[in-house]
Amino acid sequence: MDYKKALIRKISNKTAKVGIVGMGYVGMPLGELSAEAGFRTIGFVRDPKKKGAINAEKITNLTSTVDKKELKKVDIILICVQTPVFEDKMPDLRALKQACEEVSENLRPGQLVIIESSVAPGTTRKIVLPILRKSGLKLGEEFYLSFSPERVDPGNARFKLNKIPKVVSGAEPNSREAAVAFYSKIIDRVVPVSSVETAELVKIFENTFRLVNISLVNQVHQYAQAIGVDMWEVVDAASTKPFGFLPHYPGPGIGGHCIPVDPYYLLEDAKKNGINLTLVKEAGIINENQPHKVVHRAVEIISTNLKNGLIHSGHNHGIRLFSAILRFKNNPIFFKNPKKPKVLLIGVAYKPDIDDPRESPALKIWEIFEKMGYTVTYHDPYIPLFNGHQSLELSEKTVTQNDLLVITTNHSTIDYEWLIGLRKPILDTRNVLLSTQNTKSNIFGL
Ligand code: SAJ
Repeated sequence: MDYKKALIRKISNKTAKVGIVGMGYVGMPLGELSAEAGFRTIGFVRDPKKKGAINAEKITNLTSTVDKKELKKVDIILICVQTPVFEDKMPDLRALKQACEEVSENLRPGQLVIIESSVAPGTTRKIVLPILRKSGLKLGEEFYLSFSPERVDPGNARFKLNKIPKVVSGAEPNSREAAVAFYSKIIDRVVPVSSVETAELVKIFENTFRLVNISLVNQVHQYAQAIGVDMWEVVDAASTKPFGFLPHYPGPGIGGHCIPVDPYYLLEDAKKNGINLTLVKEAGIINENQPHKVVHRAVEIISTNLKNGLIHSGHNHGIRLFSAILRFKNNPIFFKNPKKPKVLLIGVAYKPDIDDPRESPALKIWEIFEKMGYTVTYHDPYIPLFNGHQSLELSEKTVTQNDLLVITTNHSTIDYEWLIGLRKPILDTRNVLLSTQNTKSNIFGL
């Protein structure tokens, strides 16, 4: 039986059924795109509530199930589970391995398995393939295996998923042919590459490129600050160069489940191959340090404002200690003061206009402030619960009871004019105010 021919026929007449394992920020849009293109699509989830929520949307051609046995019913299985890192930055492949085990238990002749989760080069062939081989089926004859990196950019309304070119590979030629045939039906441009390792490195390299460039601008920003130059103006002007430059801007640190994570997959595998990627390592350190820089800047502002009488003397005792902390730069020391300085974080999602706080620098900033004895609260219109607290409504009362406001994420829905008008010191880590309001004395840059 020529399973590949049969599969490609089912793809071309869209009778092929698609299964998506993991219906998060990658799987859900992919499921909608596959369903929209006319493929019967089933989203495989663990949580019955999530299953119910997807089914309640009644999206044509898209349903959800918690029953892994239904994997037998589909022809193409896309695995879109999270691949985070542990605290020690080592790759955490538990979800991916679990998904592969479930697929392997239900694998039947003629199926194409595609990994979309970001992994280190070599993972598809060395970790996924052996698990699928437990089914007893033969790769390239009875089942097919591909790697095609996801390129979802949450919150990006400019690039719809079907307009984002798709890099596609195969663990062997038949697998690549089948995967190219499928993606060609749902995405405008498919970019076949020669191996799964190539496709895995494309993804990790894309995100490492971003980490290095964001860390670069965060580091050079300190120099620009020292010589009184606005780094955002520098980047905007550099962006007028029509070639060879891609703008990245300073911020409070890099959040999200990709940019701060994927480079550690690269570092780990490079080390296994005896390659020491010092630049990538340094970029990771700079990023991890950024939240400390934000807190350090906040302490400077609070102590300056105390001296200028902008903060009531109740904090006097505390500020002397804060100044001591300044001398220790980024080593916040434990600090008990009955009148703890109060900070309100504005925007805790990892980037503007989304409701995802994963790896958000705001959490790290919060933890450092708390270690220093600050009282921290937050407001984020997209995130009602964060770090065990509720989002406070942005009222004159909640704002003016604080010694400092820190804009950690610049959601476009916040009324910044109104905020500035309340005359509280504002640390604007995203330059959302400074570019227009740099005359106001209560606004401070990073
Ligand atoms: N950030 C900066 N300065 C910048 C750009 C971003 O500090 O100039 C920060 C953001 O605030 C955020 C983090 O870096 O905390 C990541 O930003 P991001 O825009 O890369 O956000 P992600 O991780 O949701 O989206 C990225 C995709 N974004 C873009 O390419 C613009 C892309 O890197 C990947 O397709 C996707 O993650 C992924 O899933 O890998």
